Amino acid sequence: MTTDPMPEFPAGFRWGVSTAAYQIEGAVEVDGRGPSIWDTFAHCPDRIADGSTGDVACDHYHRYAEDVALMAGLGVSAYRFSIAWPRVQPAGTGAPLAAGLDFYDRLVDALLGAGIDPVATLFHWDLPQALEDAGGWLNRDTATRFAEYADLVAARLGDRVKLWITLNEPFVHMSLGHGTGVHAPGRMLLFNAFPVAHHQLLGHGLAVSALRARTTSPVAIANSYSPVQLQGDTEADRAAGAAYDALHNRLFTDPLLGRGYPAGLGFDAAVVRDGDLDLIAAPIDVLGVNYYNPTGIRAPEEGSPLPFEIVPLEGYPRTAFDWPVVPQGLRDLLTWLRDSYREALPPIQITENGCAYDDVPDAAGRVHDPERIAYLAGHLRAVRAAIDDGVDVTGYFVWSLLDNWEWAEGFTKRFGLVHVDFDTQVRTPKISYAWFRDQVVRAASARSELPSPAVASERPAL
Ligand code: GBH
Repeated sequence: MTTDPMPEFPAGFRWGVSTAAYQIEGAVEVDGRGPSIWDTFAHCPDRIADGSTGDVACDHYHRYAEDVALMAGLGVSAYRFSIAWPRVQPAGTGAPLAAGLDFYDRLVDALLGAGIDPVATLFHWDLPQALEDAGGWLNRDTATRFAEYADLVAARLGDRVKLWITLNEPFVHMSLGHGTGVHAPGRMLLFNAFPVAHHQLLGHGLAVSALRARTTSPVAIANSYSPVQLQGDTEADRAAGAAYDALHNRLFTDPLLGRGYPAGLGFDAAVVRDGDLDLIAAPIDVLGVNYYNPTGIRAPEEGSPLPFEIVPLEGYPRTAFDWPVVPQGLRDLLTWLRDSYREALPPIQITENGCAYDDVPDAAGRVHDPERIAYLAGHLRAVRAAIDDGVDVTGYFVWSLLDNWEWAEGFTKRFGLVHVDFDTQVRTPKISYAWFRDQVVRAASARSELPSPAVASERPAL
């Protein structure tokens, strides 16, 4: 599979890697950083699979220069990182802490010096604990606080950041963080978590206008998507598929692209005020798409509290997370987005795609991860096929540069192109790192070798 030649990508296609602050930075009490909901959550007993925390993680706060060098070695043209709100505003409000912003200033300059576009996510789930104490995303004020924070960051990093991403996966932050309590802040509100969706979206809309006042760089949001694979073909199965689509794939995208909320989810919309939907639909320049796998859906049993039943997909390879490997799902998702939103859909960048495997260095210190190469190759082919289908996809970021702290799974799931020994902090590029570098380098050289028409005519025929 991996020996088949990889397809060519359009000139200017953005090749990148992604990370998030709490998963890599560590240094949680350094330079005045305040606590976030993830510090609180990880330090509660029994929340994290291996009892670990992000206190140290990859110690990227102190080792960012080494990590930028790893990216330079990879040849990527972009790096998607997130900014820790509690480094900028330790209590979530008020004047910015210079030392916190200084770190991102150094990081951004190091990236630019290495020829790598900085792509900054403003919120990747690490809300300042002080804001949670005031109600968190259940409180409408948090949306206003978020726009103020966006303004402070953009005032400092302005046009040096080449793509701004407001929120990461507001669906996951709502559902796992506030619906089922698997993530911080650990609330279990089930379908009553809807205000968290609305207030995040409102915060996004307000942040878009704050960013527009400070920067001419494009602005995006990164949503999680999981296309439905129907496991049955009755009317009831189709209705279940539509309900799952509405919840996971449309709840955030419909209002962002000007359609308002999908009907029939049974949410209490009392928190939606006049004018909110217009703010939320402020035009964005890029839609960030995070894709891992599709979801099998069929009609629920009688009396189920959910309007669908999730069925494990059979017949696919699985990652260490037990997620099925289905590259075709990414192509299906991209064409579904195009067909569903048509001219309202901005250009897409795949802001996360990747997989966890139990990667261990061999006796020679090499990390062989052929499954990751197969996963990435398959998904890149799916992206290329979607481009051929006419979907405007302009970039692809691997999740993740480094093995890191995988939320409720702690250090037990390794997603990196680079292996990290969490005892010694030694970084070891995996075999997939070399493979991905070859893809990036080949794409870059295909571009620079493209002869201009005049030169081409002078060339001898091959
Ligand atoms: C992202 O979330 C996050 O943005 C990132 O921080 C994280 O490290 C990364 O992905 C890897 O997890 O068992 O078939 O039902 C991903 C959200 C939600 C994607 C759960 C897969 C379940 C698959 N994930 N989903 S399944």
